Amino acid sequence: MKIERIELALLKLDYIRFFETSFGREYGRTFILAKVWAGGTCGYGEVVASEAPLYSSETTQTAWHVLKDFLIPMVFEESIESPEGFAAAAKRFRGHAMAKAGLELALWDLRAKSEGLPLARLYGGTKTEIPVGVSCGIEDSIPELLDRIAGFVDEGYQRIKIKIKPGWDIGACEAVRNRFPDLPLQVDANGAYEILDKEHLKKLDGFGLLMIEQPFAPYDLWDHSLLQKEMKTPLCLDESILSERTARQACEMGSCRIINIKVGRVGGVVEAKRIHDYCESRGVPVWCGGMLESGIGRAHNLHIASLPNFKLPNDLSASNRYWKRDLIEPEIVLEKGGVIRVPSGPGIGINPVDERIRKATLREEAFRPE
Ligand code: OSB
Ligand code: MG
Repeated sequence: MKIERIELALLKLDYIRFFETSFGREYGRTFILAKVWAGGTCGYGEVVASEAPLYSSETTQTAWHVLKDFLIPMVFEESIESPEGFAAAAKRFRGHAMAKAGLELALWDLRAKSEGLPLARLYGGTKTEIPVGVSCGIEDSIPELLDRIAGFVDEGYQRIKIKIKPGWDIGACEAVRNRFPDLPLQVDANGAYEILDKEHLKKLDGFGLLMIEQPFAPYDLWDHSLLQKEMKTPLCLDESILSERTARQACEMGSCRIINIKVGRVGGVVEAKRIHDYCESRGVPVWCGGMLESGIGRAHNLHIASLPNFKLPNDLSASNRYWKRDLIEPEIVLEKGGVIRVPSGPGIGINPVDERIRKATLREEAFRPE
């Protein structure tokens, strides 16, 4: 499976509706697609870095640079063919998890396609249907938030997550709980609070939340442990968990009781599986987070989420929650019971549509061995 060509494309897609977090409001997403070719087969990966370094320090430009100047030359010079070989070799470079993960995902897709198997089978996935929810952004008003949630609940999603920040937290939870007393509900602060807000955050214990995601800064495992000690609602870490090592330290320190796994954030599937397995051994449930991926990245997420310790509803919604038209055919749809089926074809198991990709492409470049 000698790699003959690697292609990068920078794409821009507009959301159906803006998405606001504690970082700010966004109307669309710029991201990189990685394509890896061998023997006429193409593996696809999505690099989830955004235009600005808000969620993490990576950007589309840093990822492009690291892929072009380090990771792709490494693949060609060292004749790397396997995703595991790539993950091991890429460790020499510090950071740049999203750049690494995008290329590793493309190698996984290529491997699975060349073996004629869906990715979930390669990974050891056990589920064929993935329980899913929706991540709801911050809205201009509480009535607008409630309308949005009502729409998603009517569509059949299993749980709702709302983004919170100082000034949009207790009131929002109160309103959602009054209108939807039994709704499985969780909140995500994307690190918008600090330890001085501890007493304020403790009021969230009154709303029967499934979890509170990432109240404090990514590097702050300690402050999370102080808050978790005083709350009955489980904390879930997203931005803080960068590797199996940080997962272990967070669990041992009592910084969280649940972990959100995003392949991009942890640098690839190899590391994601190590986190999954560690958490499983400790009885800590995980779920699959999202980065508002195109259908290509989300198909990858469905395969990962088929692993057995993904025990909570995932941030994996249907194509029509994000895009007027997704990049894939068939599009991802929500099934009865609030689940999405894991694609059963080889590799990611859905077909990227070249013409839609081309229409969204701002820039592209192809690389070959010297
Ligand atoms: O914190 O989970 C997050 C989107 C972009 C950056 C960070 C996050 C999110 C989401 C979206 O919550 C989840 C999805 O893809 O549906
Ligand atoms: Mg999050």
